[in-house]
Amino acid sequence: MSFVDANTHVRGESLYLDDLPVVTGTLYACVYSSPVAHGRIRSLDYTAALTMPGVVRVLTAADITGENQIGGIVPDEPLLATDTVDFWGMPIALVIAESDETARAAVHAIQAEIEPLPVITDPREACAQGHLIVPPRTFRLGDAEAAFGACDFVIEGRADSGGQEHLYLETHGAYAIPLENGHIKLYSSTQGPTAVQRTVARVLGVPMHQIEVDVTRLGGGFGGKEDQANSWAALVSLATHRLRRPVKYVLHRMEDLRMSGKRHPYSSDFRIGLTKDLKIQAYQVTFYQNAGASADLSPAVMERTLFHANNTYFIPNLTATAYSCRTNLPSNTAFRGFGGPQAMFVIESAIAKAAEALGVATTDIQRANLLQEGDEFHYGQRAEGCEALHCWTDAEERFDLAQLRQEADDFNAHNALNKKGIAMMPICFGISFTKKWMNQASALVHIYTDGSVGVSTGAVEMGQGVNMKMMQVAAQCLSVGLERIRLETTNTTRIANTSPSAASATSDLNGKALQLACQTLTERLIAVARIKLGVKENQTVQLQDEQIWVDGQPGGLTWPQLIQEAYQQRVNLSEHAHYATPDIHFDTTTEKGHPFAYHVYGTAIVGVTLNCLRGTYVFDYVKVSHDFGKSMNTLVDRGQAEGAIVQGIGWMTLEDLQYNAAGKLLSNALSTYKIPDIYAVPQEIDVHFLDTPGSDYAIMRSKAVGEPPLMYGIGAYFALRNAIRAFVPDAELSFSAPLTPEKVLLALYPAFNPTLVPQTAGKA
Ligand code: LUZ
Ligand code: MOS
Repeated sequence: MSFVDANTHVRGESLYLDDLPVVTGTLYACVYSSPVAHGRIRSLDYTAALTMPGVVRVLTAADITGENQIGGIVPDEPLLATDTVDFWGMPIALVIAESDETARAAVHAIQAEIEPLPVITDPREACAQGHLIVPPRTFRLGDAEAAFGACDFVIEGRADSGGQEHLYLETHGAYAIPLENGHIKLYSSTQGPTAVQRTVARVLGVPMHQIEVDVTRLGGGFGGKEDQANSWAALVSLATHRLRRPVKYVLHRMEDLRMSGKRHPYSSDFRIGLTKDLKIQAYQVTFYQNAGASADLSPAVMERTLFHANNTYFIPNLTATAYSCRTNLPSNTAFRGFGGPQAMFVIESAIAKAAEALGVATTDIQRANLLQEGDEFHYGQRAEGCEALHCWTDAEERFDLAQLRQEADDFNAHNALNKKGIAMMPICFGISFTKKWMNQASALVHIYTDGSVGVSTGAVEMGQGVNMKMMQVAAQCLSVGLERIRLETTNTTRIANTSPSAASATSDLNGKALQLACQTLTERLIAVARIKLGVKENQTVQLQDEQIWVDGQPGGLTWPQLIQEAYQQRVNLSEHAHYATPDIHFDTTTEKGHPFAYHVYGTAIVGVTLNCLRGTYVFDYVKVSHDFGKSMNTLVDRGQAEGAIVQGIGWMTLEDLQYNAAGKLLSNALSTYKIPDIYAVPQEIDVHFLDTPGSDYAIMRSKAVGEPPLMYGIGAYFALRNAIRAFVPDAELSFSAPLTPEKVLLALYPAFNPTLVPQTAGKA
């Protein structure tokens, strides 16, 4: 199976935003952002910047012609600060200059006088002070309070997980070009072209039809461009609107790291109750989500945290409460998994702590509580097509868990300073946007007179391979070769009202719409063939392998001939179709319903070798049995799984966002923020495509693949923890991710007191 972008990618010919030919007269923008995390703006002085040669204009909130508001779910986010600044890096002004360099230099000539206000970076502190983005929510099944009383063991604890920088290779950016009558053509590196269009129209105070958004592809999104591409697009559009000149802004890496939001850190309290036979009878969890300075997508992320509180386990009595806490950090946002991984880390921590307290293997508790067909989730839906046990037992057998364990035990018995650890990580992820109305998509197909086909959908290609999958859908439905199909850019004038490419649902939603369009075209073409060939009523006509078949015999009409004939007969060779996922609903008053079209399952076995002198580690393997359904493209799906696993491991072990007490991001460059490199990825990633039926709601029964495998990375945390415990069996370890080599080293030597070591210069 080929991959549509492979040739241009390896030749460096693929076009990203910054590769677009620049139009004559283009100006460049750069943001002046807040140098403090919280304060009242007393004055803003940009006179020096304005006098610099090449500087055209400095725009502030006062220049906004529409609304100074980019908040979606909650209108709490100004595009440019007015009275107060709420996080370090909040945009205050926009410099417009003849060159990129000039714009950046001029930013340094701007000065603001800001009266400091108290800075809160901790979600629990924010919650205690009542700074909530939305009211808390509670999902409930059974009666956890009562059930704890009947449990043989009750274990409590706390689990913290850190944020995560998206680190898409392509930073945020946008390029606005003025056309006639106030129309703006906008190129944006966004997962949500319609969100950009809507936000820009709102900020400019113009109808949405004035704004055309076009996206060729992104150099990665991972959720970071679901909502947060809007501001840069709105800023350049505002400049274009005021100056009638093309304006471009592509963020430098450090600007992007400083100003954009990340995965939400969470701090959570759990209480888990088990019976002697290791059945989890009760689970209570409270999530404190660190939302950052504004809502952005935080309420939706919080909702998915609640949905995934139980991971892959059936827990008859469960109470999950979540608080979305407003802090003085850049507004945190969507990130692959969308709050789900944070919830799963907590239940896995609870199970690990219970296993340690009871002196049993974590896997025994995990295994004893896996979801089974028909089990009820705490949100009312029942597990249908449940593959939890299938994946688990397949992983155990296929990868010979007993043997892996034996090897690790032998190794540990013979090595004093190196220890191996193993963990199992089952996953269960719900597929669908949790906002019902977002589960829709459309497609537009043109068949040209030479038989070539142009396909537009609302899907944004961001390296995940959605264009390849859309080509396969069109080629299969129209019975033509892939080379006849071209995937067009994602453009709001061709496809309106798109949902963002997110929630792992892009191929399902857009693919289903594309199927509908192609089916209609095929029906029309068969009618054309019937007329042309004079086929009788009782004869069957099919389109297959680029030709017409009558009663199973070649009918003498090839695809190009058929298309020519249709054109001669004046038949419409274009079709637009719309798809909305059926059968999903959710009632937020009862917090019950059927929010997901289906679930994706899988189990990973993660093995690690820990160097107990240095605290460094190597992941020996991640072996996975995954429920892809009937994968329509195993190359694309394997790539998604491998990338997600490594990204998940990075979140759990290496990626350490550090802010100081004043709210300044210290890990603000790739010298201080570490993502997995080639040495940090597991030695072996073995992803097995389990034979599962898929789902009717999945495109061609090929299940959604973008997010679910990320959560295998959580297994890396627990494998590492087990390796530490092989060295210090009675270690009292907290549940705090990321488990960086520094933290591992301190855990290995509990008697060592780091506060006795003199602080060295240069340490942040
Ligand atoms: N985005 C969103 C998402 O708006 N709603 C969701 O439910 C979701 N889930 C995963 C990733 N992005
Ligand atoms: Mo996403 S976290 O699917 O934009």
